[in-house]
Amino acid sequence: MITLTIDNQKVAVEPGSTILEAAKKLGINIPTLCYLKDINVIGACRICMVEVQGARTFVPACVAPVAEGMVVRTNTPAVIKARKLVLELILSDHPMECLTCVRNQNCELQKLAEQFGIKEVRFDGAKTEYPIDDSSPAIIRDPRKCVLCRRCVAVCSNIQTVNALTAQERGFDTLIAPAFNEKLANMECVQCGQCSLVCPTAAIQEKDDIDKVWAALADPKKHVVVQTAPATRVQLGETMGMEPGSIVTGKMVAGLRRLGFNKVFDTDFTADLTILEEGNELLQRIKTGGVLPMITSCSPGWIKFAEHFYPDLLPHLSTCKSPQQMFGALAKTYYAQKEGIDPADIFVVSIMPCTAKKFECQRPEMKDSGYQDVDVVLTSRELGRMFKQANINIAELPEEEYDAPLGISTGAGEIFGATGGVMEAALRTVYEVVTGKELDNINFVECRGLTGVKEATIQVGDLPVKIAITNGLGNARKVLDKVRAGEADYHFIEIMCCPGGCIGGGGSPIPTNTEIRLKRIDATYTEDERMVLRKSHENPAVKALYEEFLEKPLGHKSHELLHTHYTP
Ligand code: HC0
Repeated sequence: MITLTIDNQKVAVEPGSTILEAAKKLGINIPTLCYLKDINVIGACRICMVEVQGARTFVPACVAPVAEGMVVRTNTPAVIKARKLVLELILSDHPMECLTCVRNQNCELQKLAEQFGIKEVRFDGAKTEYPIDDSSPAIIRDPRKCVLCRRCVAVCSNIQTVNALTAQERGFDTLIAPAFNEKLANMECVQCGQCSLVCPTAAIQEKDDIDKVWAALADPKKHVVVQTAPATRVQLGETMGMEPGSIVTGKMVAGLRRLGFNKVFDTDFTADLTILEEGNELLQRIKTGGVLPMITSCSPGWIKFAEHFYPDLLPHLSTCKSPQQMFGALAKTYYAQKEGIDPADIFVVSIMPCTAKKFECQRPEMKDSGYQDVDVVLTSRELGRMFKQANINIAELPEEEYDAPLGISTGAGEIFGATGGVMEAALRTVYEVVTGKELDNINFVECRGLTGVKEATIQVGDLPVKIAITNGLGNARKVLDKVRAGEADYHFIEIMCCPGGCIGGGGSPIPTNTEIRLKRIDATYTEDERMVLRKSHENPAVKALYEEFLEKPLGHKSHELLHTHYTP
């Protein structure tokens, strides 16, 4: 161990630790801006400068390793003065639009300026004038608000291995953008929005579609229905100041009714439906010698990643559309017929923890109802803002139930929101369908947790089913490279684009970090255990859907409405 002194307190830490980590052990929080634990540790912003006895200059605590006998001061007047100077320099090239900025009151730069009592910026020099890039249906880049922290670059390259963003030019002209400052829409960007989740300001954010929803709600001709993703109910509370891990399902439903939606439905319903379609597809592929391993197809960032980087593996993807898209297709066919509403008048809104869902809903494949199946996607963050605009505090609302029939779901649909959840839900159904026996224990704990790649073999009757589960595209790559090389003998792989699965999607509340992801995952399984029904094939509304409309899994109507093919 290495022993050092920080602010007159002794601490012993592992060799190789940084001053920042050692200080944390003492409960001393050194301010940071560019730092992102384990992801972006580059000492770029210099906000974390500290004094080290004997050093000629200030030292960036996030990258400086500890040394035996080191004496560190984190908050001398000189250190504070230097940090203020750095902040002033950053602010001198920042549009002072805090009042109208989407990150107002949730901006790390604003928070630091407030913390250090910056009252005025002494430097009135030039400002960077790069234009806003709003070419993508999901993500907006506003380089004027960029503080060059490079967190987005790190998450895009190191975690997602997409490399859509990079630093270019030098000095004052430095720009974080796609190569050659190309538009995001023309890049391999998978629209996952992980960059927006780590951006300390509003330099990268989701495309705001709230006004489209207000317009639909104000249109008397429109029958506006909303579906909520599995993950949103375990994260939305954070946008209203609740603790991470708060479950707000019933209150969110109540709030959505108060916003004026005609029906409040649940993506969990079509998550259950997905299990019946996808489970049967898997069994059919196994029986008929179809393409294996089969890979889940519900995460749109993952689909786009496959199209760009693994087009040869597209036949491995399940032909199932995602639950969000199945919902849209059914809302404008089955539900429209059942309720006697002209589908042209139905407006479908999705609330998703995901930015890529905005991209997914406007794909040309997603119009099988004869209309655009899902009209608008709002992220969980946008729904939080919409509630604020309407002056609705969901904490004060009673808990209400979803509407039937597209709001009836099971715990299996709920767990889709956590990495491993789709696999676990599928196993609960596939096991019982194949063996005809009831599962003694429906908790497939080998599917759970944040490990990047999980593998297991599950005995289903006579068949040992080999599975793999990945979260985050860098982890997906590890498994996909094995599949491509013919070195993988899995039957079924779940791939979720974002770290932690949808509970960590790019449209999640900010901040989202490992600790918060784990709390949302815990809440997901708590919600599953609270459900009366926990297996998709027991969902009575899904059974009725087959009896009244679809006839059978993988039947003609299912193929028409619920399945698709992606081509390179
Ligand atoms: Fe997900 Fe989904 S689980 S992708 O993460 O499958 O966004 O929450 O809504 O569609 O159901 C996101 C979350 C969904 C879909 C579902 C799947």
